[in-house]
Formats: sequence, structure tokens, C-alpha cells
Amino acid sequence: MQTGWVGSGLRVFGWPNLNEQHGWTSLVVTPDSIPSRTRPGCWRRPGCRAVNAAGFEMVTSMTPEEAEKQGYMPFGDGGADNSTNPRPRVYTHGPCASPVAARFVVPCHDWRATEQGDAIRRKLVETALEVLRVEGFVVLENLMAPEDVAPLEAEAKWYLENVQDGFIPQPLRANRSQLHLPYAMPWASDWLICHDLVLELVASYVHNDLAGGRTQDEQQGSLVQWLISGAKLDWFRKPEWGPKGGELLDEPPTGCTDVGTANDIGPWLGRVLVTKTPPGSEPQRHHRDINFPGPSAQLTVQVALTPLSANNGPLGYVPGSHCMATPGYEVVANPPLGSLVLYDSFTEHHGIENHSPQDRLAMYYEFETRGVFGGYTDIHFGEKAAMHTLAFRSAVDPDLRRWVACVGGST
Ligand SMILES: O=C(O)CCC(=O)C(=O)O
Ligand SMILES: [Fe+2]
Repeated sequence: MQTGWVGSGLRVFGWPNLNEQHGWTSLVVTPDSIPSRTRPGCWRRPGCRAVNAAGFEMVTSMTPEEAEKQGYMPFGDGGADNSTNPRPRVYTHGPCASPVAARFVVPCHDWRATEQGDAIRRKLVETALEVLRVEGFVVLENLMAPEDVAPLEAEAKWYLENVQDGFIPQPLRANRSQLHLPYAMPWASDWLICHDLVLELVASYVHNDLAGGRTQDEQQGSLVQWLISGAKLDWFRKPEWGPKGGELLDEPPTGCTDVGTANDIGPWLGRVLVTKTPPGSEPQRHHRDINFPGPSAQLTVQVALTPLSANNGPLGYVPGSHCMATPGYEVVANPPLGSLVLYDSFTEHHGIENHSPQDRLAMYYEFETRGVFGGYTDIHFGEKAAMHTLAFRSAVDPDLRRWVACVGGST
């Protein structure tokens, strides 16, 4: 645990408790209150620590079979939420839909009926960006044609049941698993991974470049400054919080993403995965997918492949938690097929229980700035997965970077 003096003379003990309400003047934490990450949590043995050159704790990379042999559990304990006091939930859709949840949903059906540059599209971009910035996630309802998305579920099912050589399914919290998708049809379709609305939102939203060239301690120090300053997203646009030149920026260490180059800022495509939540899966613990370098550094896109219902394993999000709000309830996003959910990976969320008799499958892809610690090694998803990651990036990044150049600095 780090201790230190920062800013206006406040004593800050480690990383403030991200899960509890706190005032700006009393940031006292214990190691237990540091939220654990999802992705780097695979195969963790208590007491066994290895850190990379930026000071981030690495996890063990191995196959699920090896892990079982050695008695490792995903996330140390499986990652299910055993709390007896769950947060109240509101639902965006279905029979339990609540009017309270309407503000997280942007109806995007009209996107398909209009052209680039149309005023309707401009309005949709503005509205979705505002929801994302204020709430830390946004539901893009009916953005894609359900008939285009529907066939993907069977494709994903086949792919999960016929794991290809060089790919390894890896566990997530509470019985879920994840497999890297191949750069092949239908996953490589433009309408799926290069959607103009998604890319413009990513380019406009993702602007936290703190991770570039900084150690974990440096990122933590900066993030405390951010908290003290009032936790506003635009703080990260200040030039002093841009990437820091040096070896860590030139060659991000293992576990930190090497997207982009040392001379560029803003987002790039990370990985493209499919996630399975089997029937009977328990709710996950609330978590952030990344802790450092805070919000607007990584944005995840969820494309549900199985139609979501209230209890077949959709995700619950804590609105405003990317900027440290703790509203005391969560929003379960269960929109119709063809909808997307975009969430800041720093927003608190969790997969909720799957009480249906079927697997719930979803595609995820994320966008991130250089240096963000995700904890993955290149071989985590199998020795061939990295090659497919690169192929996805070469397809998506040129379009994305055009958007970055176009909207650069927008708020
Ligand atoms: O259940 C899922 O689809 C993903 C849940 C999740 O948030 C995670 O494992 O990080
Ligand atoms: Fe997650």
C-alpha cells in the first residue's frame, strides 16, 4: 500500500475506497477496499506476487487445465458475489423496466434510416456522448438490425464448442469464460466493429493518456490529484497529464497495452472477445475492469448475441461511478437484440445471475489508450490470439484514427 502527501496537504493512504461514499477530505483506505480487477484476475494464488516494470502486479498465465491441477481459482476465490446485501436494481427493458432507467437509453433506430451528416445522426451522437460522460455507460437501443445480429449467436456457439488450435478459453469471475474471436467473418464485418456512431463516440470520449509512460505509483498519484480537483473528465485533457516520454512509453511492459505509438494520443482497438455466462451462474462481485489510470482510458462495447432478459446474465452498472458517484442502486441493461452497451471500463459493474436454461453469449471489444494495464500477456488467450488481435486492429484503427483526428479535443 502506498502512502504519501499530495495536493493541498491531505494525507492519502493508498487508493481511496472506490466502493464507499467518501468526502474529498477523508480518503482513508485499507488494502481490502481496493477494488479488484476482472481481467488480470485470472489464476491468482494468494501471496504470490510478480510485478512488471511499471510496478503492476502480474497474474499467472496458464491454461485452465494447468490451473486446476495446481489448485488455482480464477480471481483467487472464483469471483462470485456472496454479499447478503445486494444493491437495489432498476431495469432498462422488459416487464421490469423502470422509468428511472430511461435516461440511460438512447433510442438509435433512426440511425439506420439516415445518412452520414444528417441532423438526426448528429443529435444521436451528442445525446449518447452526454449520457456516457455523465453516467459512465450508455445503452444504444436498436442501433443495429436485429436480423443482422441474430445469426451471430449460433456462430459464437459453434466457435465456443469447437475451440481452434492456438486459442484458449479463459475464465472470468463467477463461472463466465472468454475466448478471443478470430479475424474472420462474421466477426470482421464493418457494420459490427467499425460502426460510425461507435467510433465517433470512442474518439470523443476516450482521452485519458495518463497511463502512457507512467508507473502505477505515478498514475495513482495523478488520480488522487484528479479526485481532489473534483473528479471531472476534462481534467485528463490538460497537457500535463498527457503521456510521459521514456522507456515505459516507448515499450509498454508486459501486461500494459502497446496500442498506438509513443507519439500518438487517444484510443485504439484493444481485443475482440466472446463471453459465455452458463445457466446457473451466480452474480459476479461488483468491479471495475481497470483501476488505473481512472476513467476515459478504456471503453468497452458489449454486443449481446443472446437476447437479454432480466435474469439471463445481463450486466448491472453503477451510474456515475466512473466519476466516483455512489448512487446506491444499479442499472441492469437488458435492451433488445441489435442494441449495444458502451461502458467506461472504470465504471463499476458486474454480470448478474443467469437463471435461464441457456448460455448467455455476448461479444465484447474495447478501445484504450497506450500503456493501460489490463494484465494480459500476449499468450493469455492462446498463441494465435495475438495475431488475430492485430488483424482486428489493422481493420478498425485506420477508421477510428480518422475520427480521432476529426473530433480531437471535443468535450
Ligand atoms: O458476464 C459478462 O458478460 C462479463 C461480465 C464482466 O463484467 C466481467 O467479467 O468483467
Ligand atoms: Fe467486467
